[in-house]
Amino acid sequence: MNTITVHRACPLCEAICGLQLKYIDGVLASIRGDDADAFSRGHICPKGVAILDLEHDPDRVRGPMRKVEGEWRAATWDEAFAEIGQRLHAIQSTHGRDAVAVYLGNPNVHHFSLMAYVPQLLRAIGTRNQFSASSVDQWPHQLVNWQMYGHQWLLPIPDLDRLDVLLMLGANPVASNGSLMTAPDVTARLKAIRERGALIVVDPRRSETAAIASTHLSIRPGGDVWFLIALLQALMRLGAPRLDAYAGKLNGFDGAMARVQAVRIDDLPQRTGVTMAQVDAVAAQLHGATNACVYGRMGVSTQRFGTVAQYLIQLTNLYLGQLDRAGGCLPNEAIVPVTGPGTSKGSRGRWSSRVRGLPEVSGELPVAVLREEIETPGAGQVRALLTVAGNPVASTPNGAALDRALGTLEFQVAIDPYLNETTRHADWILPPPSFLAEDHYDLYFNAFAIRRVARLSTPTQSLPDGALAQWRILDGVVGGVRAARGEPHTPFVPPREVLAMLLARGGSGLTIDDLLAAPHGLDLGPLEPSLLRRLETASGAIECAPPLLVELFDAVVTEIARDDRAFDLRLIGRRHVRSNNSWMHNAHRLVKGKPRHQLLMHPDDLASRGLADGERVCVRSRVGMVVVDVQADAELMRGVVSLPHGFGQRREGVRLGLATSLDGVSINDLTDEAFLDSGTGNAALNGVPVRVERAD
Ligand SMILES: Nc1nc2c(c(=O)[nH]1)N[C@H]1C(S)=C(S)[C@@H](COP(=O)(O)OP(=O)(O)OC[C@H]3O[C@@H](n4cnc5c(=O)[nH]c(N)nc54)[C@H](O)[C@@H]3O)O[C@H]1N2
Ligand SMILES: Nc1nc2c(c(=O)[nH]1)N[C@H]1C(S)=C(S)[C@@H](COP(=O)(O)OP(=O)(O)OC[C@H]3O[C@@H](n4cnc5c(=O)[nH]c(N)nc54)[C@H](O)[C@@H]3O)O[C@H]1N2
Ligand code: SF4
Ligand SMILES: [Mo]
Repeated sequence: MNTITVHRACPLCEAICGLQLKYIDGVLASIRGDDADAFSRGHICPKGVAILDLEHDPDRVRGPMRKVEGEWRAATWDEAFAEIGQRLHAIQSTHGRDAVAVYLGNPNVHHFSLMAYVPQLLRAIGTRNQFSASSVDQWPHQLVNWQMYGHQWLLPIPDLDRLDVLLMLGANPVASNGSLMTAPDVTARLKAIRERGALIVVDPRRSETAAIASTHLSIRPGGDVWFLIALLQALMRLGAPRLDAYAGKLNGFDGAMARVQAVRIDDLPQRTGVTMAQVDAVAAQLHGATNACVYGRMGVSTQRFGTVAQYLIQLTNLYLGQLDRAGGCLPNEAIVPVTGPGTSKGSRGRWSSRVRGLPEVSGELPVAVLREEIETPGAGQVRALLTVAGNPVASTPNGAALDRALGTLEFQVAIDPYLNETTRHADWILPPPSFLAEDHYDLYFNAFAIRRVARLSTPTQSLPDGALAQWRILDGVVGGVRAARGEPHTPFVPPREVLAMLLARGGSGLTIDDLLAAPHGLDLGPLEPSLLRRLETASGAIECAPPLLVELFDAVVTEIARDDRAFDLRLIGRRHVRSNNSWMHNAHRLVKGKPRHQLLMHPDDLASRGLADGERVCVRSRVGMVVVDVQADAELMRGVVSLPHGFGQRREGVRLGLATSLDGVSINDLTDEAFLDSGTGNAALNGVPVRVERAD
């Protein structure tokens, strides 16, 4: 028996834990956390172990397949690239470049073999109908960073290990393992903050993170802008802003504060469920702490005023003097830069979507418009779709309608290992190999980490015969399109060469060899202030009142809340530590145990509707309806219901045996493509108006 032990990073979430993998006679036998990892120190979650299930999953597609008269047939890569190239070219030459849409899903950012190459794919396809999971996730962060700091990825990160007080809105890192804040074993780090001072969680549900907090404030979905305005007003009452560190580098701060101060919020408890006394107490804790920070994530960005909420969070950290301060919140200066020369600063409104006229953000359109772009005839209508590691039917608002629209496409290609809600509609499926067979370097998560870290993961197993590395799949698709157009194609450069170029651009002096010599990763120390030096605004200063953000702020304040009698409840989502968005419900290590698909509802809300725990209920929104089991949960705010994100695989043509045996529905059959963040068009997946009745 030949046993070998190897190490690499886990690509399944932003925590980038080091894994220790054991192979017996060349077969992956066990996975545990890597105790020697400089950053994760042995931490692993159930998903990391479930990589074993992914590796051995019988439903996984292992070679390219083409759908012929409704049946999947094996094909060669050469056939795939040639036919895909010809079909895409034919559609684009007849109907224009925009007739082909591209959707990039979340795993793109978790694989160097995709992330480093998709820009070349997008250039080759050349469509304005470019979409990604960013518009159901973090667009508000990107827009605010770009407007205030001049670059979408000048992203202040909570200095987790040095904070004494952390105010966290709309995030549940105990389940999600953290987001835009790469911190393996985040639960231990959060508990340490609570021990040093205070962890304050603002969430409509007493989430797993709220349960370990020193304070949990229940907030009405979407109430965050009002809470944050009240918080800034309370801070103004406590004392002057601490702005010494930003002297000469701050534009418009006083004007922004005057606007915030002018808002009347006597009705704060009605709007938010939080009292002024509670806000005052939070303000006092933040104000009294040496090291403090306000952080808002998914639950705050995916709501009606996500951009304004993120803007107010930045202003609050500035007011406290905690922005760009060790012990506060500050961007990471990674050895492979995601800002500066050669990177894209951000943008908005350079073009608009054809049907609804929603502005482009960072080169993409909001995925909430994809369906209407497919269904609305006329020049520029989307007729073909390429998805790369994405499942928009499960992940984007009104997924049920998108599902129907995909059935009308002329041509669809998926680069994906599974036949799921989205890829079942494809004409071609091009499966990636195991990520364990590829080089990997985290371009973004090293740059969002709470320490300066770096690691090159090298293959722990070889590519099986007939498999292609993901970057070669992208290369093949681009080569096919160019060949069909009669254009020359220069084959892509392999990952290590790309990484070497990126490292050289960063100027840290570190080389590929230095990374190879550190299989457990490099820890280059804590974060250091760099934002003021790296600002990319035209003025060279922090812009506290850029016209766009001011306009959005003013619009919040004047928007009149509509009382929606037809839909009297607000729907929010949730994650579980044993889930990974929409695509890991086929791993038996994750789905075993008690069911987790239920609609959660406060016992009083059940009682007032004559419903009982465990009944089947019908949930309706403006766009859709689902039938699901309801579970009483007093941890949820009254008037709010919660469905988990990522269920609902049971559809014709899906090949996910275990997942389709689970009960549960897709929350995105209820979310609404018209309910969007006012600043970006990011989907407002939280706070969706719904009503709940007994199912017939
Ligand atoms: N209501 C509601 N909706 C949500 C959310 C929510 O909280 N509530 N969360 C949103 C968020 S934050 C996100 S990021 C999006 C995610 O939205 P998506 O990215 O569209 O969806 P995922 O579920 O991450 O699906 C990933 C896809 O990639 C495939 N895949 C997995 N690994 C690989 C790989 O290595 N290579 C390739 N080529 N494919 C791979 C999977 O089979 C799956 O099809 O969903 C969003 N949607
Ligand atoms: N186990 C697991 N881990 C994951 C994922 C997964 O699917 N499963 N997905 C990964 C991805 S792609 C991402 S982006 C991250 C996201 O990670 P997080 O940003 O931590 O997001 P969530 O876990 O969805 O937590 C969002 C919280 O916001 C709350 N919330 C909802 N509406 C509101 C509101 O209006 N105001 C406030 N203040 N709170 C609200 C919800 O109750 C929930 O507790 O997780 C990543 N990690
Ligand atoms: S926390 Fe994230 S990175 Fe760590 S093992 Fe779990 S899924 Fe992988
Ligand atoms: Mo995400």
